[in-house]
Amino acid sequence: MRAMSEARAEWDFLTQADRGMDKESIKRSFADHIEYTQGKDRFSVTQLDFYLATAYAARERLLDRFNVTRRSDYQRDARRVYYLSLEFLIGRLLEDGLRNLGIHEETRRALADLGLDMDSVAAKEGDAGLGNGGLGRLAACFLDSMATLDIPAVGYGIRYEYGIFRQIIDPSGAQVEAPDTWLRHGNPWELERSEKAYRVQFHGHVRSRVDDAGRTSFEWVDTRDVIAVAHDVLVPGYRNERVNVLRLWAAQGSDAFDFEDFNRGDYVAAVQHKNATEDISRVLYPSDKVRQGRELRLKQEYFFVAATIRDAVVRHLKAHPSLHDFGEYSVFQLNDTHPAIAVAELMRVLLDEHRFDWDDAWRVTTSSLAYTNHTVLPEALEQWPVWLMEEVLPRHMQIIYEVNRRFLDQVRHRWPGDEDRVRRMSLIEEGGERRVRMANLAIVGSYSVNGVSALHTKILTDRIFRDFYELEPGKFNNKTNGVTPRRWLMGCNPGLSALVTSRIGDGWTHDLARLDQLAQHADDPELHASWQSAKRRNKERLAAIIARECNVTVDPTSIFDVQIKRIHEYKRQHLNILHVLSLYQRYKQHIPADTVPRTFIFGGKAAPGYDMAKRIIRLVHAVARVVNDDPAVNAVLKVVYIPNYNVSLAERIIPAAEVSEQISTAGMEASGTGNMKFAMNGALTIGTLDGANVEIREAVGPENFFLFGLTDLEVQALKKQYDPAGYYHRDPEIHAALDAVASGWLSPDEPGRFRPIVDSLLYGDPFMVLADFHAYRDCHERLMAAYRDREGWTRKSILNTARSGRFSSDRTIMDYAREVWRVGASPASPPKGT
Ligand code: 26V
Repeated sequence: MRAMSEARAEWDFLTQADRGMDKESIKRSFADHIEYTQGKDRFSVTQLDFYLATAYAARERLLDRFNVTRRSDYQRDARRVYYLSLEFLIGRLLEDGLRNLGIHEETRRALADLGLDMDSVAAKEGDAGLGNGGLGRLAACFLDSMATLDIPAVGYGIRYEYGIFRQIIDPSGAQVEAPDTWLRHGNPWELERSEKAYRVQFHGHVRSRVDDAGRTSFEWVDTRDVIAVAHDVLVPGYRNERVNVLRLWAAQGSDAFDFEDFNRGDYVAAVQHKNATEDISRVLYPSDKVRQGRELRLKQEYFFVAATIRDAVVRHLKAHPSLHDFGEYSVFQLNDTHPAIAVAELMRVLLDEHRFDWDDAWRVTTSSLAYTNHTVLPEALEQWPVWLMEEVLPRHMQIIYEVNRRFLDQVRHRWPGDEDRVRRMSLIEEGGERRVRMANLAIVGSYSVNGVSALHTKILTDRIFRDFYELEPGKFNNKTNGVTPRRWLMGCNPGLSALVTSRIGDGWTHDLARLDQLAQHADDPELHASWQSAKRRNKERLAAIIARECNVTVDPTSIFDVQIKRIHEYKRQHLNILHVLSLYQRYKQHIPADTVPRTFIFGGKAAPGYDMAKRIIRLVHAVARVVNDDPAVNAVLKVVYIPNYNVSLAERIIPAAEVSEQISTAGMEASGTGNMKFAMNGALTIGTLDGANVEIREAVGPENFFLFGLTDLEVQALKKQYDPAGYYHRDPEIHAALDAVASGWLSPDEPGRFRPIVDSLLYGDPFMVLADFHAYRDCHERLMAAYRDREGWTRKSILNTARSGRFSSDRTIMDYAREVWRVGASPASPPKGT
């Protein structure tokens, strides 16, 4: 014992050795890593080594703070937030990490001393694309804000070997998917914790036993097991001492799994088996709307939930004798239904492993889970076939049945005789293939259910989850999304940020609401001039990227009109490109003298199996070719599609945008977060009253927002009698544009290629593209007129930035912390005494 405590004393001494934050110390670390981590000298060193050495230098400094954070959270026994998400779309980490550490500038200078340029060094980092779109990027912004607000939080997810696919556009304009090998050069940001490994069970069956006291206990046996190994990514707060962790699980085949093969002497088969189990963390599912129904996806969901709950339980039991107060120290925020199996898993752990009785287990479970819904599209609401659940998770299926039985009793008690309601609220969808409704499971098992914008939450309580709202109205709440201003303003738009700081100081960087002080300067001619030139420089930088990636020259004085997001019919990229085509047709007749040149910029990935979305990508390319190659119009009109849209490209595109296209069918986009990033960077929105657009418009002022289209209620009302053909016959521009697409003129090698798009618009279109076309066109006319008034436009742009402070994810996280999590700030500080 004595020897042990002496050794500890020495370790305490070692951990005091913090790395310096000055330029010379950074240079020293950098040189050490080139030499001793990378094993290079001045002759063999490469650009990649420069990046890695810089990243390692930053990582050491993160680790100093991480150790402080860990100790101070442990000592304080703080209530922790666990953010469970199958997706974290974090992008590059170097510059954000340096900025949050407060050594971005020092590091830039250190590199400059060595003849290196920060931009090129940072560009060597690959994007961590562990997500599809909005939901995954939101999780990444939340990590930044939780750390910045000093909330003891852990993100939990999967360490996919392959993230979202790399999009290649072939010569015909079609999307081709290539694997995203983001780990190929290693990942300096992760720490593999090979000792943090938990067994996760699958398949097998349930054995029940009645003990002497007459109590039945259940045992899940003969399972096939997989090991979950933790990989920690450090998440620093902005200018504080906190470094949180994003813990990603990788699947590792367990040796026990293959006993049968080994015993039969089939060594190679055993190793192959082991390999196959590692498929669980192989690849991110690249569809963000269409239900997969695949066994592997279900296994991913359970795999990360089981490992996460185990990890949290182990952590709790280190400091507490039992799990009865677990809910007071832990809250799990479920990012959509993907981790909803947590309801059954936490119940299983409490019932079967800790011998809780049902009521106690249910109390603990429902006091520690909270659920966020991110979509109302019925095809994206997860349901798992009962037969599949019984096969993969037999014990969980039993628990779900029991939860359902008790829950439906409650419903029947409240609404006697209303069997229709019972059917609607059941956790099991009957009729045809029986399926578990994961949203219902998540609602029943959580103490909080939230939507992600005011409109979305209203649609949830009025329509989608109305029955549940009527039963427990207090459970439901809104948390309007937000984005981190560190990445999405300071990081991506240094020109504009410096300008803002020059006028109002830098308080806005940690309290974005203070941006509103900028409104006082909205008419200052000097600010106008520098505002315009900041935008202009961003546009030039983007024009260079477009020249390189698309081989198209665009005019930086033209309006940059941007739609970047996943390709979906409900997001209506086809409305945008159809409008561009009709502009082309109009300009072929006549180009008015006061026409402002415009560049329409698209970017986004389509789910590999989503045929219509892929056709829309080809249509954009087909229109782009015609327009860009036509000297009669290409001085006033250009169209580009930037391939392989990802976080890093977004960081280049958004600061250069002047018009932000947010044109989803009203009622379909839960929130949108790109819309917020554009407004923050001074772009003006052309948009429908959908998702957070509603709140953005209120915040920036209706006069600084270009609104068009049906409202959510109008969409609902029109549904029953929507007659797209009427619009086609009545509106000659729609007629001409659709005829051009249908004629095969845009795809001579395959004249029918775009027919399915035209058909979808003319027959039954649930997205009501033609119903909004007219209003959209008129709105673009208004927008052009507004742009001609240079100072008027600049004023609107400044006001968009000034009034977008509400859309910081710091505000969102403060709302969650106060109203859902009930956690406060817990500043990380070096422990006293020890
Ligand atoms: C759903 C599914 C369905 C099963 C197959 C795999 C998969 C993967 C992801 C999803 C989630 C789709 C929901 C989603 O991304 N929603 C977006 O969430 C954003 C953040 O709240 C929000 O801003 C967007 O409006 C919303 O579409």
